[in-house]
Amino acid sequence: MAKTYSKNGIKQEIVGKLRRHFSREVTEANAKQIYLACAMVIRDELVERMMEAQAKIKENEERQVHYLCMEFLIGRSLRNNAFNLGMQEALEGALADLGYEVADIFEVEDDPGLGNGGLGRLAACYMDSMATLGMAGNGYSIRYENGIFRQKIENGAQIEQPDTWLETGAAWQIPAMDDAREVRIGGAVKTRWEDGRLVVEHTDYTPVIAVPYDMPISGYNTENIARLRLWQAKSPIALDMEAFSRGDYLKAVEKVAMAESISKVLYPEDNHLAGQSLRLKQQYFLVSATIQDICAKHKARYGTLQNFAEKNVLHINDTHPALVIPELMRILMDEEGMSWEMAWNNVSQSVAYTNHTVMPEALECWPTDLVQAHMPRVMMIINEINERYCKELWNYYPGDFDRISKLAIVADGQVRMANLAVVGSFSVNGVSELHSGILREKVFSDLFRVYSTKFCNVTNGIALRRWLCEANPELTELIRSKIGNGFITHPSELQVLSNFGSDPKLLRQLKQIKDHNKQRLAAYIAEHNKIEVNLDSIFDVQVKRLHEYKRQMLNILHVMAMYHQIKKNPSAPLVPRTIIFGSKAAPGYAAAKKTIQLIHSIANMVNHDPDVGDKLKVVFIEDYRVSLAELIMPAAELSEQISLAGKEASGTGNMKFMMNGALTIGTMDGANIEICQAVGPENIFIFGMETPEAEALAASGAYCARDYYNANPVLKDVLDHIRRGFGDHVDYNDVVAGLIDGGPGRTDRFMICKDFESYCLAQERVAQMYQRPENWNYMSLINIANSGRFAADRAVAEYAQNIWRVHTNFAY
Ligand code: 26W
Repeated sequence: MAKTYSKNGIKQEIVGKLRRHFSREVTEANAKQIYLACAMVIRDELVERMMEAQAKIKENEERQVHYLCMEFLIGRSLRNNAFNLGMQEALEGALADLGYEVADIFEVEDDPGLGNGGLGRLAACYMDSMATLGMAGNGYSIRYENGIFRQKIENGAQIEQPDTWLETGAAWQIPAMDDAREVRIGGAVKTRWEDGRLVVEHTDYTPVIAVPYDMPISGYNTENIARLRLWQAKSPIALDMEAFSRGDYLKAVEKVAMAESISKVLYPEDNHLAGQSLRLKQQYFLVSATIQDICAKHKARYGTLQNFAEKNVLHINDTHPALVIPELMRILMDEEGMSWEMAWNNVSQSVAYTNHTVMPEALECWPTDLVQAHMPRVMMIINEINERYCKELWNYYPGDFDRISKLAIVADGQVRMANLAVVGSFSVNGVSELHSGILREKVFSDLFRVYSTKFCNVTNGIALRRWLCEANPELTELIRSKIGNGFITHPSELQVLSNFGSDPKLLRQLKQIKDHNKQRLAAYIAEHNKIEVNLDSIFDVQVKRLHEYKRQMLNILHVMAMYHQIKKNPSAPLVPRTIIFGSKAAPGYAAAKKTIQLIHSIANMVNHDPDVGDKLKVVFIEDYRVSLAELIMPAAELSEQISLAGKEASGTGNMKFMMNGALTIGTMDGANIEICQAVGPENIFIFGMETPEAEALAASGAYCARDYYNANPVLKDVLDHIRRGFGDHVDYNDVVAGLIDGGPGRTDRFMICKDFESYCLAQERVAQMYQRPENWNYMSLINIANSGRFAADRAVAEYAQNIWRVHTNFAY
């Protein structure tokens, strides 16, 4: 079936696009125009296929999966699409003929940063798998004009700059004006009974038009295309003419600005709820436009919405789109005239919910006043859901007012979105075994007693084609030469690699490939950081959002400990290391920003100290994003996954590193536990408390970080040094105080001081192992060989089979 593309054919198409769209000959075109022309050529192909895929869904009346997420961190598309369509070679040849390096053209594309971190990247990986597995998959999100901010570092501090990605990103999107929907914000609701039916009148609302832009998402070696629909907010009026004629010009533009602000910017908070009203409007905007769209299409096909749940799954990625529950109720009752019971059956049989975090500050609660003000009808429905549900609870917990008020959806003037999501969904899942257990036993323990059959686990996975085949072509080629091509769509076949564990040549080749990838990263660092790193050093990498629970601080304390060791005895042998960080901090998260500053102060001291030489370097890579992750993961040797046990829902970076042959140093947290099971404890460096111990210690209130400071001279020296500062006029007293100066139970919330010693010992084991390359390379091979179960194809196939109940072509 796979179509083949010829170099000359592609070349001609590019030339044609340049002439027709830019009126330029190749010789006159710039790199951006070349990129856009390439994107258009590929897009034509994708659109054709997307139309066919959509027609097929309609014709076969397929059950569809609608994946709703406030974030899709899709990364660049040009290389990904060329690879998936089998067009890469032809494109490379065509561009070479035209005088361009394909890699340079890939670099022209801005990273579409429509997400913060794990949640958004996961959604993007799953779209790839849905397409590849032949599913009728649809993603829905917001077409943020500004994605995640671009990070600049000035004098060691993070500066945020706007991210305007649409200049190159729009090339992949097709506006579908005829599918535009009206979303109504605010206003007043009046109800009355007419012929035994409740009539709802919504007046004085602000209309916002949701205009869809469709991105075709290609799958690997398949005609099937998944569709990502991104909604943009438009005002239906250019000006409020009434205000304009009164001479109130500001008022005249205000309404327009309010409407269009909805899709202006992605909220840069991760695992933290700021609770702003614009964010709530964004959530409702996404939900309302999406549900209206799905219902309209469904009705046009089937003439009724009564079979809605049979034909549609609405998957909500975390609670952010949980307003689908009342919004679908609204449409089914107010617009379709369904009874409450029939509407509720359809809703609660079609919605499935994945939880992605247990951090209490990320569990969404919206003030009822705010929900009432922005979506009055939805608030009425939430109240009704709550009342009926609390009555039901009464049967389980008769007389137990306390418990029922804790479990309520609406209480203390707030709407608790997680409770709404659990009550209104037919499935609730966590994203690793440990996390799903914590949901059952801790976060939702009372709800679990009532709804135990809804709960399940699907451990996360990553797009193997992007993170292995595209990011690491040399390793892919080596694997192919040993075990054939099958692993690309049957990731479990990677397991066969473990048969080569005693093949010294293969192990040497693995190391060579790692070295090449290290060189590529070193060249990037030399150019951007002006730091020459030692290619013989361990590339020790922690890249992820900056958050206290992820404990970048623990890593940096260990760097300080190594530094002190060198200073004490500069001539003692030491396994050299390059510590690499990449991380954005939420703009309002002061502690996270201070950690970035601290990393820079320490880097500045270490990197310029002649006693240190090339034994130790600290590198902070600015503006960490998907395209940089694609460069970094293949070059990493040590993967830092050091969150406090019980806090990281899963982690997915850990999987990307593993698949590229890095060894993990980590706690028994999230998916690290399953990685440890997969490779065996001898092929991973585990340290620190496990979840029960960490939780018991936190709950006891007796944890005293200062005791560890007093007992461990290494930790003491490090913290004392940080307190004294680095002669760069930045005061770090607050950082140290936050760790040890407050008495038991009051400081070091993520128990860094407690795990410090165990972490240093594990790092010692790492250093020793690195001195035995044949062992290290063997461990690396075992990690790659066992990474197949962390492919998104496996995860999506589990969702399809156990939750969505749709067919896929995945073979286990
Ligand atoms: C309301 C603010 C907010 C924004 C984003 C709250 C919570 C989030 C996300 C759910 C945070 C997130 O990205 N969680 C990560 O999800 C990954 C995919 O499942 C997991 O691998 C990570 O462990 C988890 O931190």
